Amino acid sequence: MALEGRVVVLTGAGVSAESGVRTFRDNDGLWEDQRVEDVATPEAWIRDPTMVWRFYQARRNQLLEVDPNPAHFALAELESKAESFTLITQNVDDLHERGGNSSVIHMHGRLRSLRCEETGRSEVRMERGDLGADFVTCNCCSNGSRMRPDIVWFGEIPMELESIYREVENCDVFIVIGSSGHVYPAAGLVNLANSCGARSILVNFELPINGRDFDEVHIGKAGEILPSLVDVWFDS
Ligand code: BV8
Repeated sequence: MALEGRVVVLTGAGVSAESGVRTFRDNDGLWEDQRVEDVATPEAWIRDPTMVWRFYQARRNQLLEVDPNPAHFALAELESKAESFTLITQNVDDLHERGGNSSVIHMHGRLRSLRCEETGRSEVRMERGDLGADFVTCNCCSNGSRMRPDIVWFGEIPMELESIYREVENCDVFIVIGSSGHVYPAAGLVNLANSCGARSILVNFELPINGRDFDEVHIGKAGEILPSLVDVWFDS
């Protein structure tokens, strides 16, 4: 069935999986035998900043080694064919931008930037000197304050929620790709879309916890099935 009207897409870690970026629930969601939910928190940063910094520096460095996969390119094509298009991602990598999507709402932050702990200002910091074991200091304070990962941790409020809710409330088609539906408020957006009359579509490797909330479900690897879905959606 062709896609018409305003399309909003929400992606999760599954869309970057075929690029070699580990998902959250791979390996039972563990990193160095710790639950990610216990590492990606403000409390962990206060308790053991060196451990949290090591977790994010490893993922920041991995950005230099991974490339967009066919799912990312298919989303860039979807953006070019849709009447109106908004991409919201839970992912903190830069693969959507590198895959060709023009504007991406990173509701859980971005690995490429760091945030000054004094002023809260974020800045892209991906030079060699920013990627080592040492903490990085900001350029906005005269005495150089420590910078934290520019990431929304568990217990912190996601970014750009107002515009996210507005886009989802006003869309005609809401598509979720590569998300397990565990993390809120992202996982509840499909219910908002449904309540506002949108057609909801899921593309995922397996049926996720909120799978029954979707009008249409396509099971498979996004890199393998999304390109042909975009063709079918626009009868090209
Ligand atoms: C908040 C940055 C208050 C970190 C992340 C009960 C109800 C409601 C809320 C809560 C609750 N209990 C606790 C909460 C709060 C909590 C939460 O939801 N916890 C969960 C664990 C229960 N939420 C929060 O704390 C959020 N903040 O609630 O603030 C508030 C809110 C609104 C207004 C006012 C106040 C903040 C959450 C953000 C946390 N940060 N990321 C980092 O990256 O280091 S979340 C993290 O999980 C990532 O962003 C990740 O993207 C996201 C969600 O996971 P998924 O993307 O879905 O990834 P996952 O691995 O789980 O699944 C991958 C899926 O892909 C799988 O289904 C798999 O089958 C599929 N797949 C795999 N390969 C492929 C594929 N699909 C297609 N193709 C493939 N090749």
